[in-house]
Amino acid sequence: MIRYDNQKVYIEALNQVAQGCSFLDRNLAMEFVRATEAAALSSARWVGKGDNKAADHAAVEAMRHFFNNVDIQGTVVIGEGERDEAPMLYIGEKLGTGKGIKIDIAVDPLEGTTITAKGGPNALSVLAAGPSGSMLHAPDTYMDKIAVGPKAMGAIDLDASVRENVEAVAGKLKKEIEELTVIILERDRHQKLIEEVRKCGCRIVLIPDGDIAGALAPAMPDSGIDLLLGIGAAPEGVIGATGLKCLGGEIQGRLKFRNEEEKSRARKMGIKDLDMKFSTDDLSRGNETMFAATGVTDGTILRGVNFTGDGAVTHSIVMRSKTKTVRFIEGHHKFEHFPEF
Ligand code: VTB
Repeated sequence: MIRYDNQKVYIEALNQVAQGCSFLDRNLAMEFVRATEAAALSSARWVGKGDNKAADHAAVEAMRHFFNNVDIQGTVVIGEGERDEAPMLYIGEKLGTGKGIKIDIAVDPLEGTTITAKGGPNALSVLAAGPSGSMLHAPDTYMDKIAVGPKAMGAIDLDASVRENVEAVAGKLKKEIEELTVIILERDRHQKLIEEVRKCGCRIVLIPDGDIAGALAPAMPDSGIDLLLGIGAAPEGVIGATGLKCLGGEIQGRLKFRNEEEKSRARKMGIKDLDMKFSTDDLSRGNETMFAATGVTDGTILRGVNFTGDGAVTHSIVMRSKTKTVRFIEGHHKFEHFPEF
């Protein structure tokens, strides 16, 4: 604890901290949480209703509407898709009043649309932001991923075998391999991967969707998850990397293309080496980024929206890569003030 002998010295110190906030005004963090809260509150109305499109639409509309009043010159770099396939929050769309600083924004207003439609775990509303060029402009293709929390940094290599990776991670975490828990998306394409992980003796948590939460889980002390493996979506890889830059941890990814059309889309988005192994820093550059998420349904990181009769309670996380401060925010919302929810 630093002690300041007088008020003037203390205020000077505070000013220095404020100047350290250089690029992204840290007060924006609160606006970002408001945006993910709005999206979560709207989509939470659709939990279990079997309509993933309506749930997604509600989240997108709420987040889009919210940004109309935020003083930023935002550009969506990861969003709902290209302009012709997404009416709102499309890549390249301008967000905010156009008055404040210029920032790139990556949004996933509802990560886990099918989860929400089925009332399953781990649906989130997510947003990441940073200076222009800070986040990889990822095409909407697949990405092979491996991610760990801070204690296992340096232990993983996307090109190493499953056994090599789990042995190295177990070593860093001082655990037996049998005590290691790997999180994997439950997909047919992962059959061989799942067999290999089981052969090593690790425990596995199979998730139906939601590999942003999956990538962050190893970095959350109480998640019980040690390692993420497998192929998910590339935009989710970039948003996950931005979260891990704040929490500490590491992710590596490589784009996986299904056809030539996907490759040409990647080239158009500026990716030169299609076979590149992206590090955490390649996916999310520098230390001026922010990450915010609000739970839609209960999950490993956050609890979901809870309707209370006259309002709703939300649970959010907001963090900055510069200071690595992680805040959990419980929001109590009253419908009399927010009839739109
Ligand atoms: C994953 C999952 C996402 O996309 O990234 C997945 O975490 C990958 O695509 O929630 P497939 O569903 O085709 O396997 C999402 O489901 C989002 O679309």
